Amino acid sequence: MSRIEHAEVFVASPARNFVTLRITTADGVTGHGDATLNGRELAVASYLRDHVVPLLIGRDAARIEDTWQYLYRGAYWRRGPVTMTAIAAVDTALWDIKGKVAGLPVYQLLGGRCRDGVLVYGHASGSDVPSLLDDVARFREAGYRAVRAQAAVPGVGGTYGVRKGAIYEPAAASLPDEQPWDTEAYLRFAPTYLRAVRERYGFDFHLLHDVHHRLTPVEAARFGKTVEEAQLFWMEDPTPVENQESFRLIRQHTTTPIAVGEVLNSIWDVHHLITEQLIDYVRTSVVHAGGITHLRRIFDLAALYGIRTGSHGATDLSPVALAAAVHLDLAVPNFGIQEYMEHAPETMEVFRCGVTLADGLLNPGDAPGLGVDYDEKLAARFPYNPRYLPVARRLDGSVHDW
Ligand code: CS2
Ligand code: MG
Repeated sequence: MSRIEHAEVFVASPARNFVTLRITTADGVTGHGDATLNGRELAVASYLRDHVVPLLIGRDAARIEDTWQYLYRGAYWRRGPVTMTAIAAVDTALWDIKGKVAGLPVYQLLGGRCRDGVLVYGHASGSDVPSLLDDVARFREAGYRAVRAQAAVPGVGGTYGVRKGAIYEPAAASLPDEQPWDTEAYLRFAPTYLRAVRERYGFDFHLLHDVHHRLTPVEAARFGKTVEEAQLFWMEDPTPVENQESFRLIRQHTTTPIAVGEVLNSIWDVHHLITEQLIDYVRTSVVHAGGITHLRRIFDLAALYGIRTGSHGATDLSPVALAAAVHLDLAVPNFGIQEYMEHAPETMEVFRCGVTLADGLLNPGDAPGLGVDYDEKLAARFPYNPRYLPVARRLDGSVHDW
């Protein structure tokens, strides 16, 4: 038995903020977990440091499921992004340790490869339609088999999903950026650029689009119907997801596939969406939905209902989360697609990550564990930098879902 000797929480900002947990066993084996919750980083760091780390010391590092149950049931207070991100970090670090102890990459512990590589989608975006079309071409030339397309809605400043520099980053310093939102302008404009992408480049690659919770159920139904000819791989987060039932209305009106889950944290949050077949892809992630152990449980439930996976993988999820996702994606039978956004060079210097991209497929490499190292000395040179996600306001000044 190898006992947990210590656990450290690192908060650093190599190009953006990341919270990273490192667990070390008495035998000197280390494992890492991502604990980043964009714009709420310190809440998870405190949950871990103040409430979880003291419970880990002396526990058997091999007992992953028992530790998960202990942290989940043992807290009495359940679910929610802060709790589930903290539990995820512990769970991910323990899988990393188990892999290193066994001398095997984590995907082998999860049952081994189901596929040659993990299909990813890249993020094309533009300030207008011509620049979006150029960006789609760039991803296709780089070998991507699937591309997400987002363009800034004319007259609506700072549309989500549109990259300003080389790396997409919606979080802003000091107070949240307040961005206007006009649903009618979006509903008129977005279908035109999705059509333009198909007209220019045809249908031999997957095209995706993120609605980012902006529409009511009936507006989402109208959007899904309008874009059917573009044959989207999915429309993502068409409406806010607190009310799982509302997806039934969308479903009744359109054959455009639906993907949901980046803001959800537990199997209970997706229970009705899955068992009533209201969605096609479940997008929960290792980091925000309780780690590899819990995500596997969600994916297995989804498999029973013919629903595939499509985990969230934006730049605010660290390379540790990406590596964990890729190991799981390789091993689950109902894998669909993995979101992939390139991290900044500073991020990749701090997190040395064995994940590689070739021909539009990711692979985790064969290093034992997750195959990611964290350079804490280098990380210390990038202190935490408080940032907030934007807030959206409708034209009348009232708050909308960002
Ligand atoms: C987006 C994210 O990648 C996505 O699909 O919805 O960029 C999301 O806005 C961020 O992860 C929020 O932190
Ligand atoms: Mg999204």
